Amino acid sequence: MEQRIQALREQMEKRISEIHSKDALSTFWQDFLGKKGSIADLMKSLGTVAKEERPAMGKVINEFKVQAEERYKALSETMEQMELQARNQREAVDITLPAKGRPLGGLHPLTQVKNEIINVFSGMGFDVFEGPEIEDDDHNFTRLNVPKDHPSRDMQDTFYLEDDLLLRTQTSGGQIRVMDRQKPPIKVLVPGRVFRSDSDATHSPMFHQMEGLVVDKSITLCDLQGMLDKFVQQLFDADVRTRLRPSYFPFTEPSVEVDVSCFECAGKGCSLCKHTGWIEVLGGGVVHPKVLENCGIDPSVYSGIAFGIGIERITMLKYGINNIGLLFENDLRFLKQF
Ligand code: 2NM
Repeated sequence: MEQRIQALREQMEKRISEIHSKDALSTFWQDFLGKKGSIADLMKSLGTVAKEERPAMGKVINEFKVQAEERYKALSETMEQMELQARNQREAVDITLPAKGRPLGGLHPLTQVKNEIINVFSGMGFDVFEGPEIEDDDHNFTRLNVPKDHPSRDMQDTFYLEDDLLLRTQTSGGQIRVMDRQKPPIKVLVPGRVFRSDSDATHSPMFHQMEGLVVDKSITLCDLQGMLDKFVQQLFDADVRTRLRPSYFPFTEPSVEVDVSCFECAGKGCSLCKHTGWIEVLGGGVVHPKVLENCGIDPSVYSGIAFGIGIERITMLKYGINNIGLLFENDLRFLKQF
């Protein structure tokens, strides 16, 4: 029996020294320490040993068992340590590496310019209101002093829908809605898409406008120019000036085209201002008394000024864009420059 234990001990030491895998370690445990393993066998054959030798022999078997368990435990721990080390190495993160860039979207140049314009006028106390893109004849024309069968309707090539609905040619229907709901003082900006049957390098059948309306007592053309001076100075350059030229719109009287002194050449003459020193940027005027009347505002008490800015036009001027189509193609090589 003692020889058998000694042989198994040697066998056990040899086996443990040759183990390189978890599977082999598990087989080792089964072979020596498991229910059907060699040590359990030894315990069973203890019954065949002479009674007086049994306690001593039992003790030897037990020592063998403790030894096998210790070897098993030590190797198991070593293996786990090695595994952990290997995993740490595999999953190591170099925190000094530069971070991967995360591509961000950006606002379309038209949206940026629209926001800039809103910011400037908000600073002057304007509210923002948006009207519908599909308008009725009444809001887009009639109440703006553009009666049916009047030649001024031909000024804007209108897209007509069924009945008397149309795609708005300007956002002014929005101003009409504001005046219907709100009594003076009124100070409102109306941005939005507008539609006209017109298309070339500087015109698109859909474009964006920002109209403004001020109605109060004693509002004059001077207020319009003073306000627009401040506006163009914030948008283009601190020392640009404005120039008003007489014009015609059915909804304003007098009506004006507003030029800014060229912010590129400071009035000396360059290709941007076509050597005139001035650039046309918007239209406006004193609101026609009939328009106020059409909205239930007494023109003998109140007066108003209004203006309309083409957002595409301002954007093209600001960034030197010579073809309006670039603003609608959504080519990222173009958009990424803003
Ligand atoms: C322009 C030019 C001139 C305008 C007038 C009105 C209203 F509703 F008050 F009558 N809104 N917008 C106006 C006047 C717009 O755009 C070039």
